[in-house]
Amino acid sequence: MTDLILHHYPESPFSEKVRLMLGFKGLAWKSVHVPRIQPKPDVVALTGGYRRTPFMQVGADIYCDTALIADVLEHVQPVPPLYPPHLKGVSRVFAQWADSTLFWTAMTYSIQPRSAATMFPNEAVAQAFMSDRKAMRSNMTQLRPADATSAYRSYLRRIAHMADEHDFLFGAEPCIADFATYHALWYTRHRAPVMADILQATPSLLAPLVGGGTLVQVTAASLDGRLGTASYNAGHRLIVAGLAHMVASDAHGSGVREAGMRAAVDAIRDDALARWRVSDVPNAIASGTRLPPRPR
Ligand SMILES: N[C@@H](CCC(=O)N[C@@H](CS)C(=O)NCC(=O)O)C(=O)O
Repeated sequence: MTDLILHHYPESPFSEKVRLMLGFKGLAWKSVHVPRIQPKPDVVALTGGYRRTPFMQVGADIYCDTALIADVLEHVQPVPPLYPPHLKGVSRVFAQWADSTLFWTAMTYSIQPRSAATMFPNEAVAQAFMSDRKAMRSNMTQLRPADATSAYRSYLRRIAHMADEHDFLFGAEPCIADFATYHALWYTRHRAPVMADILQATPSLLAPLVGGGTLVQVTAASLDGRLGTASYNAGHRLIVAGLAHMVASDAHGSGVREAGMRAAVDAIRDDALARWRVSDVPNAIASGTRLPPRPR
């Protein structure tokens, strides 16, 4: 088979959608990193003017837009399917909603001054990115951040209702709807972690992110209640669901000055799991080695 070449960049959420679909189908692929912002002379020369990311190359053919790329992957490797026969219509309609409404809501929520400061290496890079995207969206209706926050919260709740009933949105197996939903949430969690508290109310949505390699840390002061009821409930839900890899002190806020690790370890009520979370996993991360298996 001719090589599949994905032109993408690591931080791109739509690229993450395709990377995940390639993994789901067990397809080998080659990677070309493209610039995040204009100018991209090599890109537009190759695509005939299309500037968005990602696009896929198969021999001399270029496929733009992840909806089309998904169709190509389905053709190249039909099993496991992205469009199971009984979900053919609904999965595409849902994916289209997720790639547009959910995506833009998640972006508007995730990219705000508070997070922008942590997303880019310096102010000049941040400014260049913001102006590039502003120009790109000049003829789109823009959501206000406050509206995006409440809309995102309610979309997350609705998606969580679906994910609470089965492992994936429409049943026991993933379909295109799951991949289209995942990348928006992935962006919030990975690129804007300071905004990821919005995911606290829907812990079931963290499970696929954790399955995809995300590591989750819970602050000790959440587990003993010093950060309030919402953090207490969220922290304990993550522990019970087996979704927390680390418990850490994080005692730099004005209201939390004590690490409180002893109380957090007690709250876990399992010595082996507590050691894994406060010592084994952090050690592995600090030394860049594989995570030790989670004690049963
Ligand atoms: N409908 C397109 C949307 C792609 C898109 O908007 N990608 C973002 C990056 S995740 C983008 O192109 N940003 C501007 C750029 O990378 O130049 C698709 O499904 O591929």
